[in-house]
This record gives sequence, C-alpha cells and structure tokens, in this order.
Amino acid sequence: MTKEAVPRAIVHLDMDCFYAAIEVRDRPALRGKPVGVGGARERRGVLTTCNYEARKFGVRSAMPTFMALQRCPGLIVLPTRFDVYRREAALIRGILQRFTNVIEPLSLDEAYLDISAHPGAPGALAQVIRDVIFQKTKLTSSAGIGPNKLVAKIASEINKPNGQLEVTPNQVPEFMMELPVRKIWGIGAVTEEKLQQLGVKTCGQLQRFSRPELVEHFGKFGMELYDLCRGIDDRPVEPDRPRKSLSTEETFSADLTTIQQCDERLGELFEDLMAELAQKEATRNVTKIFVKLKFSDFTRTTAERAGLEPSINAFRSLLTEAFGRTGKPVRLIGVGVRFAEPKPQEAQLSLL
Ligand code: TTP
Ligand code: MG
Repeated sequence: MTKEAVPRAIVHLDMDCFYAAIEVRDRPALRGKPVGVGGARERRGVLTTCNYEARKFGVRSAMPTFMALQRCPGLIVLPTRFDVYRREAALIRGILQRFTNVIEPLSLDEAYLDISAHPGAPGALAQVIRDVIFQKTKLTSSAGIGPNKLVAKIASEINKPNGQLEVTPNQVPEFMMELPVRKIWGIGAVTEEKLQQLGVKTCGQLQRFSRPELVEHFGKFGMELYDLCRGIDDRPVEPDRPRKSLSTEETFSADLTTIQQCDERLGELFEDLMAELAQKEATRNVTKIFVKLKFSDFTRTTAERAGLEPSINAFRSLLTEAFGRTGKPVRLIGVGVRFAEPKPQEAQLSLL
C-alpha cells in the first residue's frame, strides 16, 4: 500500500489567545475587556499576546506595548506568569494523551494529533477533546481536522476562536481551490511576491503549473509545492525527542566588570529562559539550574545546583557564586536548566 493510500485523520489543536485567556479566567472582573500580556510600556515591553477584545482594536502578538496602547487606550496590560502557563499546558498535554500517543507539540498551546487509530469519527472526537479541555481548564481552543498536517493546520484558523472545521478527504480539492498561497507552509513573503508576479494568488491558480515548471521557478521546493497546493502532505506527526537541557545566553558588547552589572543583565536572560521553557518544554521536570560565565580571556565557568526551582533568586545566587570564583571581566552570561531523563516508557512513546 502506498503512503497516500493510508487514510489518516490529523487534528491541529490551538488554544485561543492562550496566555490572555488564562489571565482573564483567573481575574473574572476582566471578562469582556481588552487585555494584553507582556512587558509594561515604561520598560519598553512587547506583548506576547492579547485577547480577542483587544484584537478588534488592531492589537497583536509581538507588538510593542506602547503601540498597542495607542491603538487601544483602554488596554489592560498584565505581566507574564510563565509558571502558570506551563502548568496549564501540562494539564492540557495530559488530556490529549488520553486520546492518542501520537502528539507533536508545536508550542506551548499548539499541537498536531494523529487520531487515525481512534475508533471515533474525527470531527466528533476533536469536539470531545475540546470539551474536555474546557471542562478541566475553562479555556477554549480551536481545531482543524483533515487528512494531513497541512489541511488540519489551515482549517484550525478558520473558525477560531472556540470553533473547529473538518475537511474530509473528498472536500480537500474544493478547500484548496480559493485558498491564498500564503497559507501553505514554506511560502513566505518572498515566494508570495514571486507567485504574484506569475499571476498566482490562490492554490487553485498554482495548480495550473506542471511539476517541472514549478521546479524551474522554485528549485527543489517546487517539487513540494506541486503537492502542497493540491492539499497533499505526507509529513508524519512526529512526537518530540526530549532534549537534555535548555539555555539562553548573551554576549555583551562591553565586558561587565562588577557583580551589579552582571545582575542587571540577569533579569532579561531569566525572562527569556522562562519564555523558551514555557514554549518548548512545558511539561518537563527541571532537575538542575545553571549559570555559565565566559570571561574576557575566554575562560569559562559554570555554577549549577540540583533541586532548585528556576527562580530569579536561585539564578542570582549561582551568578554570585560563578562571578566570585575569578572576579574577571565577564563577556557572556548564560542561564539554563537541565531536565530529568525521560522514563523508558516516555522515550518509547516519542519513537512511535
Ligand atoms: P499563539 O497560539 O500564536 O497565539 P494565541 O494562543 O495567543 O492566540 P490564538 O487565539 O490566535 O491562537 O501563541 C500561543 C502563546 O504563545 C500566546 O498566548 C503567547 C505566546 N506567544 C509569545 O510569547 N510570543 C509571540 O510572538 C506569539 C505569537 C505567541
Ligand atoms: Mg493559540
């Protein structure tokens, strides 16, 4: 049997305005009001996300907070609480695992699920999954259901927030026909522009090109484009291989000579690490935390400790320890965490 002949049912699940939804859930007085989550205007902060009330004003993820407040003066800006988001994500991951072992997390709040082996009808099953998530967390999500990742992901945006769309294999040709080419993964601004010059805006228009023609215009990616614009995508849902550690670091343009200077830089590094941790490894157990310093003479030292939660104070004490070892000027600070080795059972799952 060829790969294409195996019928698959893939769900792309994405929580709605995840961080903002958690903040509003935990502060019912904010319900119905525009809310953003991120750094304060005074600290030249950026929003991680905002709720749908704020989006009506043109506020968006990754927008500087001052700009968001210009667009929406009534916007309530709340600080991030990554530990809470991680906890919710772990809970949600646990719910998903009740339905399938084949889960590929894309970020903290987004995952592909392969539910082909489940006896339930795919659309009904996605609805059940979303209902259970809501019962347990009081958070809404959206889903796309399709025969592959490409279709499922595109479909999940269409009835967002708190909605879903199933595209059956028979419906794929019609679904693709009017779809803007930009919706295809791998097509960014540059390829879109090139396609525009060829008079192509929709996937249906792209389908008029032969495979050799597409290869001529787009090289190897042309081969894939031929399939993708028809809604054909054989990529499997691939469970993550757990990494052993996660860290973030910064090299400074001028060396830092005092512990106070180092300490001033630590806050931002810590925030970055927590954001990465929340996005990529929400459900893993941290066993150790560490601070790495590289000095002006390129020697380095690492201070690490087991059994501490990653908090700013814990990192601060490691920074003091590492700095105190030499007192040399510091050109780089890194902060990171190490994870528990996955249990054999989990490792097995990630190979499925
Ligand atoms: P998204 O799923 O992209 O956004 P969202 O859940 O807030 O909204 P939507 O309803 O459109 O899905 O990202 C999930 C979370 O990741 C989001 O709540 C905050 C965080 N995030 C950032 O920290 N920075 C970013 O630039 C983006 C896009 C998201
Ligand atoms: Mg989301």
